[in-house]
Order: sequence, then structure tokens, then C-alpha cells
Amino acid sequence: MQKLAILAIVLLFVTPAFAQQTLNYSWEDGATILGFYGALCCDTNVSGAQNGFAGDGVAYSCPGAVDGTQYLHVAEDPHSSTPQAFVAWVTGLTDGDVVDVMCYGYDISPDLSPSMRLWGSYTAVGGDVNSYTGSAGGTGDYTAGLGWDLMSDSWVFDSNVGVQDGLVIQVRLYSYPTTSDPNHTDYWIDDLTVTAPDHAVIHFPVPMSPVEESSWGSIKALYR
Ligand SMILES: [Ca+2]
Ligand SMILES: [Ca+2]
Repeated sequence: MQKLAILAIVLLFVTPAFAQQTLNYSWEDGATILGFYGALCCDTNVSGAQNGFAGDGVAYSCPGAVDGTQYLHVAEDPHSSTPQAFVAWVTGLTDGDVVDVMCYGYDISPDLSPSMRLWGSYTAVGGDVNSYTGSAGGTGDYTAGLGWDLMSDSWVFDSNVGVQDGLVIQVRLYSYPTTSDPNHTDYWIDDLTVTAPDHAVIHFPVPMSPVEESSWGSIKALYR
């Protein structure tokens, strides 16, 4: 009897710590992003070497995917504030849940823009990916500027007394010059890994045709 009680106590405390799921998304299915905020444009699923601009008309290029063949391209155009690419969304979260994220960003300018980093924002209970309820911040480093750099960050979920149950994972874009149009900076992103508790749902970008895109709002409404 004592042994059973001890076992029950051990399971109670040990099991939740292991009830985690880890999912990877590498853009191999042709999708782009779940959404965005700010002056982000030109989201495309690409493969092979890509040529672009790093602000002020300076050309630079990316040699290809860091994982598989497909990867994500986005751009900041015009340069304005800090655009955000929504690359993952975790829903069904409760207070104290930990979400860990790793993602590669391409950067060849050490200690200078353009650079990227991960950031988080909350979404409302029952809301969609755009139902912003506040910033979740970020503590991870900027891309190092050594080619494909691994960005990583971790969040401890705060439901704000039950107001929010979703966490949007953003890649933030930092371009230079910071404001003057018509500057344009290209960014490349690949190989995203999200770890979250089993009871949560991890959403990644999904491929869709232009026709499907127009009805996406009504599809999302069904899940409210
Ligand atoms: Ca890939
Ligand atoms: Ca940089």
C-alpha cells in the first residue's frame, strides 16, 4: 500500500515533465507564413540559391536551404519599424507551460543589420492567429551573421487570468536604414522546431491555393 502511494506521488510529479511534444517544420510542403504584422512583404517558398538586397541597394545572396530543399523568403519593404513574420502558433496553453523554439535565419552581417531574432505574442482564447492580446517578449540573441544561424528562445506561458491561451512565434526583421523608403531587405528562414506540452496544439504554415486563401477567414471561423 505504501509502495503504491509512493508510486502515485512519483507519477504525479514526474509524468507532466515528460509530457512534451516536439515538432519540426522545414517549409518542404511549399507553405510560407501563418500571418504577419508591419511592413512585411513578398513571402515566398523558395529553393536553391537566392539573390536579394540588404538595404541601401546592397546585393547579397543565400546559397540555399539549411535543411531539405525548400525554405522561406520574406522581405521588409518599405523599411519601417520592426516587421514580424508569424512562423508558428501554439494554442491550448495554460499558466506555466514552457514553449521552446529553434529556427534558422540567414545572416552574413555580424553585429550589423540586417538581422533577425525570435519574439512572442499572445492570442485570445477562441481567437485566431491575429487576435493579439499582448507581447510575450523575447530573450534570444540576434542572428550572429555567420551564414545560417540558429535562433532559439523559450517562453513560460502566462494566461493573463484566462484571457489568452495562444502564443504566436514571430521572426522579427531588423533592417538598415531603419526607415527611409524605398529600401528593401530580403530575409531567408528555415528548419523550425517547436517543443510544447502535449495538451497544446502546434500550428505551422499550411500550403494553400489563391482560391483557398480567400476563404481562409471563414474556415478559421468554424474553429472558434
Ligand atoms: Ca527546409
Ligand atoms: Ca546581421
